[in-house]
Amino acid sequence: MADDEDDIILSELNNEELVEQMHQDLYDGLKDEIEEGVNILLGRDWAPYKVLTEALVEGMRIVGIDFRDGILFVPEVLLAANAMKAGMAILRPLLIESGAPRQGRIVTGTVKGDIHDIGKNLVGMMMEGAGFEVIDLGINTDVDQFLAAIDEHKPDMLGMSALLTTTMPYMKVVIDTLKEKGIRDDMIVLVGGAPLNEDFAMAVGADAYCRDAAVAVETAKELMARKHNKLASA
Ligand code: B1M
Repeated sequence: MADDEDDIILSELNNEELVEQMHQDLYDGLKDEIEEGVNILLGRDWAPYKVLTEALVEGMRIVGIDFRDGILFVPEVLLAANAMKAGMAILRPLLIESGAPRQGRIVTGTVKGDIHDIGKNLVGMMMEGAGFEVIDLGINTDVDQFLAAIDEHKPDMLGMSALLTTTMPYMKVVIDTLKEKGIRDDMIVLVGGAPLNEDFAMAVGADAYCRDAAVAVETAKELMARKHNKLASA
């Protein structure tokens, strides 16, 4: 009985309370509640991107802090990641149905040794929404997989993601291999992931570091426009 009385009815919360509750539900790995919360916010005319950033990404940031501090452990974070992915699955079609004109093709992947894919998936969704064709190689992608996909799809861009300080150096392995094969300059190389920064991106020979998915889209558009201008004036 007491439990029933304590039950929170998400639809009765105002926006601020609901978003706060969703952070808590994400923390607790409550997939159904996250799906319900996302649908409620969309029903209140929130833009999909606002739901994504304010309810989900911010919730995952809080999970990350307690993971770092040893308050949460891998099984709990996996549940949170599952709940986050369920919310993203609702938002995905809305984010990609923009009808934006075709911009170019990008091959993406999380590098070898790394299984974090939420950020990469989010970048992919946003890229698709902006009109890019995304070929996603998934997680734990080695240089041969990148090369095979480049050979098959002839992308305009390569986007690599890494979330671990131990896996981010692998980006250099991939870029060096592209140089060895003489194909580095055939594509724009974008890199991203929480432990990276601009200096690292330049040091490994990428064209740009993308702090988040929105920056990734803007950077991709800008560098594609530059590439087209260069070709036009050649
Ligand atoms: Co992991 N993990 N994890 N983890 N995990 C981190 C990364 C960590 C920072 C947590 C911490 O200690 N605070 C830490 C890394 C420390 C370090 O390297 N210095 C860590 C660790 C240690 C580990 C394990 C080693 C833990 C263990 O086993 N003891 C292990 C490693 C497994 C492996 O990969 N081999 C591990 C495992 C896991 C889970 C499986 C439980 C789960 C991943 C589930 C999944 O992805 N399917 C997980 C999670 C969820 C996290 C945190 C909590 C959240 C990551 C996330 O999804 N963020 C993370 C803490 C943190 O990052 N603060 C952590 C939300 C996402 C939207 O943001 O990924 O940064 P992000 O992506 C952003 C930008 O970075 C950028 O745009 C995105 C969207 O805005 N971006 C790109 C990302 N990729 C891009 C590519 C681009 C452009 C932009 O290309 C063009």
